[in-house]
Amino acid sequence: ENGSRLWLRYSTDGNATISCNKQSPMLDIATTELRKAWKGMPVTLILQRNKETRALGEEGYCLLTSDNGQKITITSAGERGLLYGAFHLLRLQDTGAENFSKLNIKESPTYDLRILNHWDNLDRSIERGYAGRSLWDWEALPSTLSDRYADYARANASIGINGTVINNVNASSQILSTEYLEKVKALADVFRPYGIRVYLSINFASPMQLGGLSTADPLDKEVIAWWKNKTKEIYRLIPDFGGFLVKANSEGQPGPCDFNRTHAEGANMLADAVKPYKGIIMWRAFVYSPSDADRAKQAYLEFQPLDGQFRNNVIVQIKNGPVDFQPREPYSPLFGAMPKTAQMVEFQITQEYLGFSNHLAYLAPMWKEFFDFVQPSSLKAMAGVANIGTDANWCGHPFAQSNWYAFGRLAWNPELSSGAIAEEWLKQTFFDAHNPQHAPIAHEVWQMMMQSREAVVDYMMPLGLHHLFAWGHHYGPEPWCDIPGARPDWMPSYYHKADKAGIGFDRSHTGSNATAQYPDSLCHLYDDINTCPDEYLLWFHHAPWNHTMQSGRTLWDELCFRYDRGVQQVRSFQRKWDLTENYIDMERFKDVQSRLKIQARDATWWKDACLLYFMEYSGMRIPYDIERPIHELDDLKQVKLPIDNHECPTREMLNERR
Ligand code: BDP
Repeated sequence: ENGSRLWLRYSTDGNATISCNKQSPMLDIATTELRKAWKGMPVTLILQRNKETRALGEEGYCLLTSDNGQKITITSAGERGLLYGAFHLLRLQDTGAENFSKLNIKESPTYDLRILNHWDNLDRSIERGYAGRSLWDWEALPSTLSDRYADYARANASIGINGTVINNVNASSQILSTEYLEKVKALADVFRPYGIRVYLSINFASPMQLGGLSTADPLDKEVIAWWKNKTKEIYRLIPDFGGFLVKANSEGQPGPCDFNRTHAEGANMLADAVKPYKGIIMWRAFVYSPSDADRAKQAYLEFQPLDGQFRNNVIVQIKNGPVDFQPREPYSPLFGAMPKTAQMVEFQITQEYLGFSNHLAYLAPMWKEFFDFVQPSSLKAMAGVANIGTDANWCGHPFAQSNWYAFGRLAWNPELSSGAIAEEWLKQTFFDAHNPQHAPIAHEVWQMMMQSREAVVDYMMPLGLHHLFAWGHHYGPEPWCDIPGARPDWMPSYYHKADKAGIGFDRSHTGSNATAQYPDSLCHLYDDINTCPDEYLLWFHHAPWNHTMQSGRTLWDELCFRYDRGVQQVRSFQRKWDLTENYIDMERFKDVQSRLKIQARDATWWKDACLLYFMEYSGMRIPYDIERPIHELDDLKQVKLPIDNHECPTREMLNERR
């Protein structure tokens, strides 16, 4: 058992009659899945355009028991609907959820675009990837196709993901060379029958770097012509190509501002190029410059004034929070602030800031928290930065698979609860839904998943703290980090601002006034230190060490309590996980058990580093009822992990640290 089957572990002893009224590569996939695994009454797939199916769209479907409970029909106006319907039926069988004699389900996705973003480089390294190398074997492409391409597409189809940006947002212009486009075409051909479109990240300076032009100014005629030709070439190879994702004028990437043009002018030039082919541009709003006073305000300042200037095939892609995928951030106030512009959210599935693939953190609760503030219907699409690599189990940590799964399920329907998704996933991945003995154990593990993200927040950065990460990687703590000459907004002290008076970033009206970017009611709530919710306190305020928290504790005591609670939670996860020993396979049991040991030690590392360091400012004692530190601050300051931004520290490396 190596985890490679993901949540698609259903047995291959299907025994039912499966029929379909049409034939195509996609429909063959749908019927083959059912023939392999469906045990029960006959299933008929019907491709049919009528009022009902049309209302559900090409991707929607009905699952219905008919003929007096003798047969199941899946109907859809589109082939993709039938494919998704087939996977839905198998999911029901696997999770033991339904009485099949009375099925009457109608489904259609909330978003038309449900897209993975791979930060994969052409040398097969993955930026912030912790599960091996890139799946795309560029050297062997286009002539040799790995089996994993279809396996990947199948897994995505099973959860409704229908698009993939296959290369890093820090894009090499090489991807647009004819040589690489042939390779991209080969991947697109594999993905197509699974309903998945390919998109590419582009480098805005490609006309210069690849085309030999002297400029990449989006208003320059030659530049415009270059992009038009390139686009034509792409669509000749890949007729259903989805479009471009662009990171421009961000973290050193080229962009329209290099030529005194706006983001809208840059995006529109590309939008015009892909428009004749129904392509789209996903233009990222992740911009910030070291000279501005508050990084959290910058995307809003730059993009909000451009509302109404973007073409209608441009979608502005915004990270869920205003800084950068921290364990907890308030939502980005740019959402809802551009009523005339299509917006989409970018979540990060890969755990860049949540313990890489060593820590267990189920992220659906974090994404649902975003939807507590942002209406799903106000968005056009959902993107997730993938956590997938060449590791046999795809994601490194066996539980990281749940985040890939949850992303797909939420992109299909953001109203689903994170608890329901976790339960589905567990039943398909680890437990037997039909075995009553599994239920209580599965419930313990479910609880562990549900508490896991909050535990990470507690032991890494509670109460609105953020970006306390070590220089060079985002794994461990380094709140003291101070590299002479480095960008100030890449230093933890820029964010925590600890001093003798207190800790936290004053973003209220007495500080950077970032609170003013939020709608009135939230602005007032966040702006007042006495009403600001604890979980965002140090995000919005520089609070005195003796500030009284909602619990009645002082800020310092609360900080100690939260760090400790995080550590205790992980210890409780270890106990819960050990309960599964006799119920699941040894390989995955041991793998998770061993990663939880790393996580427990890391949690203590975080707690000790942050409390011992901040104690130097607070001058206060760690409350006596809290476990004492087991490290010396000076030792922790010496810790250096020899890792790059695409590696997960091994146990051996972490042992060195202690
Ligand atoms: C940050 C990552 C960096 C990415 C950047 C981005 O550290 O590797 O390139 O975001 O999203 O989170 O563009």
